[in-house]
Amino acid sequence: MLRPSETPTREAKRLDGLWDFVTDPAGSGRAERWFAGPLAGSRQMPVPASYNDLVPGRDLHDFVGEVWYQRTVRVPRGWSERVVLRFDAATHAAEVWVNETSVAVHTGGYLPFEADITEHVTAGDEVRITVAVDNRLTWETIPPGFVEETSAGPRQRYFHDFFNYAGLHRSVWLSSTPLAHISDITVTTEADLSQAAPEGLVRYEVETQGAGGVVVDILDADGTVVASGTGARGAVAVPSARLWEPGEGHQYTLRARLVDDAGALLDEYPQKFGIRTVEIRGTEFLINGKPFYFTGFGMHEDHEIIGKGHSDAHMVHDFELLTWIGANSLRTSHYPYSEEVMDWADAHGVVVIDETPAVGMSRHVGQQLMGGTPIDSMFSPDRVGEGARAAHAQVIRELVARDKNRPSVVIWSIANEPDSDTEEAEAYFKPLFELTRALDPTRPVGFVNVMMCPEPVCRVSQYADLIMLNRYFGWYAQSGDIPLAEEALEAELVLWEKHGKPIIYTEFGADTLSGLHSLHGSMWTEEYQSELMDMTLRVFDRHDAVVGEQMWNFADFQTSRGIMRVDGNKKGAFTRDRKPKAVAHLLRARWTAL
Ligand code: BDP
Repeated sequence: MLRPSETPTREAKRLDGLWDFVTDPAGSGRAERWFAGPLAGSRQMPVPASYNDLVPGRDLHDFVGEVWYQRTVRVPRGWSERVVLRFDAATHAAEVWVNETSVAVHTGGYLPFEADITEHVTAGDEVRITVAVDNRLTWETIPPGFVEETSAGPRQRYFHDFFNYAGLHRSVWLSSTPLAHISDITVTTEADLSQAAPEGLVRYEVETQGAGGVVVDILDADGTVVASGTGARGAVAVPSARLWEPGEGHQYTLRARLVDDAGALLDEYPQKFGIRTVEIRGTEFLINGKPFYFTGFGMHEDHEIIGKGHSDAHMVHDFELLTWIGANSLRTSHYPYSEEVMDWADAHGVVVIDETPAVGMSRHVGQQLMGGTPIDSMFSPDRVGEGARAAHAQVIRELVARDKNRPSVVIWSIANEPDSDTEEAEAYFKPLFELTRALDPTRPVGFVNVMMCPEPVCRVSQYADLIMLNRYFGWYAQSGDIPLAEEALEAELVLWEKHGKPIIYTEFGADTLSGLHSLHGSMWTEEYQSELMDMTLRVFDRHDAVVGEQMWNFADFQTSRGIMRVDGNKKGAFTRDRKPKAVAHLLRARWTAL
C-alpha cells in the first residue's frame, strides 16, 4: 500500500479538521443506520486528535465502545479515474461508510488502511464519510485487554502503562490515482563498504495493477538521475553512493513510472530510501560497518489535550529536544508511530527501533497495574491465545509493509515485556520471529525483555538477534537503594553477556516529580533520578556488550488511574509539557560528548 502523494499522475487531499462526532454507548448506531444521514446530536471533534481529553468530565475520557465521526467532502472535479480513502490510523478498530455503503473494516489502532471508493463517488459531487471507531481492547486485540461490565457501566481493563487514548489520531486522506497504477514498491540496499566511495546496490520491486511496463530512475537529493532500470524488479548500481548515516539522513528517491507500449506515462510514484547496511557481528551492532551505540529514549505519542493525536508542531519540538540532548535514536514504544515521525527520522538520521503494539502481555506487570489482582497466565487459550496471535501476526505484516523502505528503522521489536518464561510464551513467539524474518530478512528482529523474566528463565531471547532489556534496579527493585541496585544490575548483566549478542537497555529510570528535591536521596526527586541514571550508565560503561542506552521515558505521559501513578507516569527526562528535569542536563552532557 502506497501513501497518498502528489505526483504528475496523482493528487491528494487531507480531510483533517473538524468532524461531526457522537458516542454510541448503547451500540445501536449500525442497527439505526447512523451512516445514512447526518449524525443526530453531534458535537464537533478535531481530526487528528484523541477525543478523550477534549471535553471536561469523565464521560468522554473514560468512554468504552464506539464513537462515530462524520463529514462531507467534495470529490475534486478532475478525479475521473481511481479514488482512494485512507486512514493513517483509527484507534483501535474502525468501520467506514461512504454514503450508505460500508467500504472498509480494520482492526489495529496504529497502522493505516485504505479503501478504493471509485465506484461510490462521482468527480465533482459531495459524499458523506462516516466512521465508527471502537476503543475496546479484548483478548483478541493487540494490545490485549478486556471490558468488565460493572454496576456503573462498562470498564476497560488493560495491562499496559499508558492511557488508552482513542479516535482518529492521524490524518485522513482522499486521493486519486490512475486506473492502471503502481500499487507497491519495495527497496533494499547493499553497499560495498570496502571502498572509500562505496558502490551502492539498490534492489527494487514495483507492483502494479493494470497494463503497462515499469521504468525506474534513482534520483539524488538534488534531483539528478544517478542510475536507471527497466522492469518491475531489478537491481541497479549507484556508484560513489552517499550513505544514510546516523545523524545524517541522506536519502535517494526511486522514481517509478508505469508506461504504455508507446512510452506514454500512465502513473508515477516517488519512493524515498537510503543506502545503508545494518549488521550484528558478535556483540557489535554495526551501521555501515561501524559500531553504533544507541543513545536516546523510549518515547510515547502523548501530549496534553490532543492525547495521541499527531501534531507537526509537537513532533518538531520533540525532535528538536532529542537533538538538544544529544540523542541519536528512539524506540517507538509501544506501538508504530505516525508516518510523519518516521519521515523525520529518515530525513534527519535518527535511528529507530520500530515496535509493534504488542504490549501488556505480562502477568507480573499486569498484576501490578491491576491493583494486585493475580493473573495466573497470559498466554492461554482464553486469554492471549490463537486470536491474539493472529492479530499479532497481522500487525507485524502491516508494520513491515508500512516501514520496510525506511533507512531509520534498524530493528523490529515485535513485543514489549511479554511473559517469556513459560512454554506457552515460547510457543507463541517462535512463529512470530520466523514470520518477521520471512517478511524482512534485512533487519535484526528482537523483543523487549521484562525484569521478571531474567536470564536464564527467559525462553524467548534465544530467538532474538539481540537482547533488549527493560530494567528498574533502584526503582521497582532495590527501591531507593543505589548501591544495592548497582550490584543487582551488574550481576544480571553478566549473565546476559553469555548470549554473545549485543545488549540494548531499552528502559531504565525513576518516577520523578519535577521540582521535588532532596539532599538525602529521596525517591521521586530530581536528585534521585539523576543519581540512578549516573549509577546505571556507569554500569553500562563497564560492559562492551552494551551497545545502547534508551532511558525511560523521554517525557512524562498519561496512564490509567492507579495507586502507582500521580496523574500519569513521571519517568520523563522532560515533563509532559517538555520542561527539562535535572537528569536532562546530565544526559545532555554525556551524550553530546560521546
Ligand atoms: C515497563 C513498561 C513501560 C512502563 C514502565 C514503567 O515497558 O511501558 O511505563 O515499565 O513502569 O514495564 O514506568
